[in-house]
Amino acid sequence: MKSILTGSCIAAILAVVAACGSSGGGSPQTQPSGVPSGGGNVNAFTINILGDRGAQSFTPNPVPNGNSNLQWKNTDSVIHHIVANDGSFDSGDIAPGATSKVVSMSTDGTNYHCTIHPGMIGAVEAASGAPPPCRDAYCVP
Ligand SMILES: [Cu+2]
Repeated sequence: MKSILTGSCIAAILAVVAACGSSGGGSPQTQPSGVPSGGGNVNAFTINILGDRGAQSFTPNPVPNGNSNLQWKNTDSVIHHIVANDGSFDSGDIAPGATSKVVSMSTDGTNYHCTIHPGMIGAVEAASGAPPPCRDAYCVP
């Protein structure tokens, strides 16, 4: 007797779950494409920020072969803020442990630095395989 009651309770619960699962007609669930739950974007090339170490501040440095969608992951313990030397992109502040938004650029490569620590300098190779010439104050020696 007792086992029969338990069985019908389970059946009732399953029926409710099934009804919930099959409910259509609600608002469609939109999922941000390419954005994993851990943050960051799987379609972007990720550059790790190591700290204020000159040309060794980022890895890899330079970014190879004209990658045009970039994001920086801050593995350091202080905020960094990445901008292209020519001002063509700006990561915004990147908190320790955080990954920046994705910035898009051409495949011609670029040179970049940290606005908070101007000694942190990096480059992105053009598709041809070399970084563009760097002729301003923020250049990898
Ligand atoms: Cu910095």
